[in-house]
Amino acid sequence: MPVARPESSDSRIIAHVDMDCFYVQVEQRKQPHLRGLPTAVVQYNSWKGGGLIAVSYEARKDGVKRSMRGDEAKKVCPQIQLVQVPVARGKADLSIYRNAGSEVVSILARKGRCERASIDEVYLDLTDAAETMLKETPVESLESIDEEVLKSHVLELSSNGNDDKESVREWLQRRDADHRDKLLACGAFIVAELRLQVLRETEFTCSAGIAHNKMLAKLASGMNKPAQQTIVSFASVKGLLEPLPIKKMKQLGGKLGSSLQIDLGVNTVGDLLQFSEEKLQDFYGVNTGTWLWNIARGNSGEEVEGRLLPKSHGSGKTFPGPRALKTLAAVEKWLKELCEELSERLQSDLEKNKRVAHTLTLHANAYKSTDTDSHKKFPSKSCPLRYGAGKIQEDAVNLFQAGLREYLGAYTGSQCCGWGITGLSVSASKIVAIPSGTSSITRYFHCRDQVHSSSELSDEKFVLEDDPLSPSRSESHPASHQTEQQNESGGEEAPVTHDISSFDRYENACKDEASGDFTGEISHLSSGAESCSTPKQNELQLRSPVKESKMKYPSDGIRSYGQKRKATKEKGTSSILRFLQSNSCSSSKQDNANALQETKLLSSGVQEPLVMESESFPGSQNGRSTNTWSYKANEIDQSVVEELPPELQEEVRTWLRPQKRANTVKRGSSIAHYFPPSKNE
Ligand code: DCP
Repeated sequence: MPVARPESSDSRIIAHVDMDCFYVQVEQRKQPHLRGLPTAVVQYNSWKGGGLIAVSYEARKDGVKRSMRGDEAKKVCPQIQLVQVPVARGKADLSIYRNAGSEVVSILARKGRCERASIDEVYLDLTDAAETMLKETPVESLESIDEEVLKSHVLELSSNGNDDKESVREWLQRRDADHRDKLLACGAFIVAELRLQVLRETEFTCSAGIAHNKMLAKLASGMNKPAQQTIVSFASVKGLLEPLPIKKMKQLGGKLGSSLQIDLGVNTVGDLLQFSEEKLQDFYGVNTGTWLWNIARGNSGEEVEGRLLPKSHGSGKTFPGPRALKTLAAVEKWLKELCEELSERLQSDLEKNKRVAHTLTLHANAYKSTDTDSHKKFPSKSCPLRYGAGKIQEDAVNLFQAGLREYLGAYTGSQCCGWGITGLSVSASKIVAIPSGTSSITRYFHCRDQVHSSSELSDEKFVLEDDPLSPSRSESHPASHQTEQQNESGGEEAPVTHDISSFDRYENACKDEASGDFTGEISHLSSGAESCSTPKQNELQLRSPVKESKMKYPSDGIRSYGQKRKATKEKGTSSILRFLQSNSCSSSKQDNANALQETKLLSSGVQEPLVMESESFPGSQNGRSTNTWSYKANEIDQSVVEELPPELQEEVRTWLRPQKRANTVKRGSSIAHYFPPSKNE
C-alpha cells in the first residue's frame, strides 16, 4: 500500500483560518454585555423563535445546536441570548458580518498570499514568510516561545496523547526535523502571531490549520476550536486521512463521493488507498483517477489564489411552505428586492474595488402540484449582466420566465395555477478588476449585445446551467453556497459550463428551511477558476480560463460515468464582443489567436473598423509591443458609455464619434489598457 506523504516537491506552508462562531462574535462586539454568555444568532423569520445560524461555544456546552430553532434552544439553555440577524428589504442583511470578515482578511493578508474562501474563512500561503523565518530566526535557536504557539496542537503528538506545551516546544525545536516540518514550525509562529493581531485589532478569535496544502489545512482548522491552531505534521497525514469518511473530503460530498461508495465500496479515505491509480483511472478517467489517488495520500497541488474579495455576489430568499410565491407578480416583487440589493453591492464593489461583474444568474426552487417527478429542478439561467438595479431586475424577470417556461413545459401565463416558488436567488459572477484587468469593458459591451441583438431576452439567449455531476461543493456555507467549478478537459476544444451551484445547495447550506433568508457573498471553495456560460446558438462564446495547477478537478472521469457536459459550438457573433470575450475568458494562446484572426477578418468587411493601437500590455514579454485591433464602432451602444467609470467616458466617446477622426488611440491612453491585445507569443 502506498505511503501517505506529501509530494516531495510540496514544501509549501498553507494555513486555513476559520473564525469562531463568527456571527455571534460580531454581535458580541456590537453588544459587549453578551460576551461570555450563551448566545446564538437567529434568522430573520421568527417562527418558533427563528432558526439558529451561529451558536457561541458557551451555548454549545449547554447542548444548543445550530439545527435548533430559538424556542428549542431556550428549552435546552434557558439563559441563552438570542440575537436576530439585521434585516433590510424584508430579508436578512449580512453586511455587518461581511464587513467584519473584510477586517480580518486585511490583517491576515499581511504575511502572505491570501484567499478569502468565505465570509469567515481564509487560506494563506505562508511559504515565503516561513522560509525567511527559517533562514533568519530558526525556531530551534529561540530561547522563549510565545504561549500562543505552545498552545498549538501537533497532530502527530496528539495521536500519542502527548500534547502538552513541553512536547510542543520539543517538536517545534527538533534539530533533526525534516525540512518541511521545520517550515511547519515556522508557520505555527507566523499563524499564532497573525491570530493575535486579529484578536487585538478586531476583538475576534479564530482557529487555524497549518499544513503543506489547502486540503490538509482545511481539515485541521476545525479540529481544535475555538481560538486554537492545529499543525498537520509530516508524519500525521496518513493517520489524519485514513479514518475520514470519504464524503467529508472536499469535492467528494456529492455524486462522485456517492459513486465511490456505491460502485467501489469506498467509505473512508483509507478504503480509497487500496485502489491503484490505474484502477481509479479506469473507473473515473485519467484526471479524476489521478486526483483521487493523490488526495487519498494527502497530496493536493491546489494553489492559494491571491484574492481578498469575493468572487461573486448573491442575494436570495426562501419561501417555505405556505409562503411559496405563486404568481409572477409576487416573484417580480421579490426579484426587485433581491436585484436592488445585488445592484447596490455591485455598485459598491465597482466604486471601492474597481471591479465589474459579467454574468447574472437566476436560481429558483419550484414545485408543480401536478408534478409527479419531484426531482425535476427549476433550471438556473444566466445572461450577461447589465449594471443598474432596473436592468438587473428586468433581466432577472426574463430569466425567471424562461426558466419557468422550461420547468413547466407548457407555461401559458403569469396566473398559471399549480406552481410555487420556494426559493429565489440572483447572483453576479465573473467579476474582474477594471484597472489591471484585461477585460473590464467587456461586461459593458455584453449589455450592448443584449440591447442590440434583441430588445427582449429571448429564450435562446438564456443559458441552461448544468448541474455538474461531481464536485460536491460540499463545503456548504451560507456565505459560500455557490461554487464555480471549472473543469479542465485535457485540452478539449469546447469549454464546459457549470455555474454556481443550484439553489438547492444554497438552501441546504442554510440548513434552515423555514428561516429562509440568505444574502451571500459567494465564494468559491473548489479548485476551479471561473465559470463561463456555455452559449447556445447565437450566444457569444465565452471561453473559460484554464488555470494551470498541479491538480484540478478533472472532467473526463465525470463523463465516464455520468452526464456529459455540453460542448460549445463554434458559432457566434463576429464583432468586438466576441473578440473581447475571447480575450477575457480565454487564457489559451490558440483561443486568442483565433479571436484575433476573426477580428482582423472582420475589419476587412463593409463596415468601417475602429482601429486602436497600443504599446504596453500586461503579458507582453518586454512590456512593449505594438498591436492593432479592429472593432466595429457602429456596434457599440452609446448608452453603454454612461455606465463606464467617469474617467473613461470621455475617452470612449471620442472613439465612438464619427470615424472621420483618426481611428487610433494614443500611446499610453488609459482606455487602451482595457483592450490588451491577444497574447500571440
Ligand atoms: N451561517 C449561516 N447559516 C448556516 C451556517 C452558518 O448563516 N447554516 C453563518 C453564521 C456563522 C457563519 O456563517 O457564524 C460562519 O459559519 P461556520 O460554519 O464557520 O460556523 P461558525 O463560525 O458560526 O462556528 P465555528 O466556530 O464552528 O466555525
